[in-house]
Amino acid sequence: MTQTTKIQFLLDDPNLKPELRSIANKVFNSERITPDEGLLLYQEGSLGFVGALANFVREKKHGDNTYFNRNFHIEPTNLCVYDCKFCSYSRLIKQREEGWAYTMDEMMDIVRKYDGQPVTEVHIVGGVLPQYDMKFYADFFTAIKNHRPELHVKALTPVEYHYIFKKAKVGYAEGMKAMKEAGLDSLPGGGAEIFHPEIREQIAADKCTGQQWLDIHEEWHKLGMRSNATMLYGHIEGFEHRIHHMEELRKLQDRTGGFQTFIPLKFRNQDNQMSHIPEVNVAEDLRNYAIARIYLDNFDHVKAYWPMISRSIAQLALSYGVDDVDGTIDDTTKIYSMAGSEEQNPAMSTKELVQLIKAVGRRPIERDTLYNVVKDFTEEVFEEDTAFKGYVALPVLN
Ligand code: V47
Ligand code: SF4
Repeated sequence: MTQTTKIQFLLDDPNLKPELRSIANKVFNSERITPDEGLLLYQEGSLGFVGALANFVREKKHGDNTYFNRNFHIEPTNLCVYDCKFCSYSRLIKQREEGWAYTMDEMMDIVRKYDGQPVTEVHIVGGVLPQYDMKFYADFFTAIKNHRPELHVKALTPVEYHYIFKKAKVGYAEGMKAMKEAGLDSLPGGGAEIFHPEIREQIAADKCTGQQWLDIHEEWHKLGMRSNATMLYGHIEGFEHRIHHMEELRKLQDRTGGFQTFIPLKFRNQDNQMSHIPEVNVAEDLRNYAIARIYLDNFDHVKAYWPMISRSIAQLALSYGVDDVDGTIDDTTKIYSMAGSEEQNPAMSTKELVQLIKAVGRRPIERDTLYNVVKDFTEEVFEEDTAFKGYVALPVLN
């Protein structure tokens, strides 16, 4: 079935509202939708409707390819000087007795633990503390590179960079250049939350602003480097704030082309100061992935971060615009388990991840951080693997 016929049934529906039909036609013709149209999708687009459009975009960009990488995480500390209301690391939530703050040697021990393991990336993210200053992180990145030059260092967010550059009295451009020279390879997408000040001031008042987050990524992109972007959704924000957030990202991406992947992060409500706010349901998660895929036409990838939403929802998301499921994580990524993620011990082997992807008829591709293909697992049969006996690829919802 061609891409054209796959989506035609949407346009043939006589009950489809003209404004939604016009959006479908635009997506079908690879035209960009406006902020008002994005808002309409959130307000009136059914799960089936936005899902079919998003799957069209996803398959046009990537076919059935579904990416993952092998990485490990280091969280330097679970204490933080800031007070984000949704975060269990906040200074007002965290009991200091439960806290940790690793030294450089302790963190290098974690790096060395993976010697000989087929990981391609270390993802470093945690709280903000004064002892982790610009020199500390520059030395840490250099130490990792000296130890294992080919390991990709994806580290810290504008929240940390804004803090350490301010303390060191250096500008963003100079600071990011120094980090690159020290060994930093890319930026993860964290710290973005919701850019709109109306919301940001209520949930993350004291850390970098939305504009500062965007400025730091822009400086990084100007150095020819890549980064990701997240959006924390499903708390006190409205649909219009999500559209504003994605519009800011889309505009920056038009200028630089430096973003690789958009990662919607579902607000989880345990052990934080927003526990009274109910979490959104799975249909809303899937609608949000789908609308992000439709809206961010200049982003190559949309990722479902499975430790946060459960592996089942990540698997479903592969039919709603998502083409990346992050990576195999074999240690506990505590920021999420503390916030109440489905995965109290988020570990998944390569075999499990490959099976999860194949079970919905997609092609599992191991990638490195920059989306170079490391290995195509489509034909891989694992030893002692009984899960595929009699397996028939299920048709995905198109
Ligand atoms: O910015 C904190 C989020 C982010 C909660 O770039 C919460 O590949 C939900 O950005 N409920 C950090 N989310 C993690 C991050 C990330 C994760 C995976 C991959 C990549 C990537 C980046 O975690 C923070 C914040 O938005 N977070 N608390 C919570 N209660
Ligand atoms: Fe600190 Fe980040 Fe948590 Fe905010 S989200 S309290 S900046 S660790």
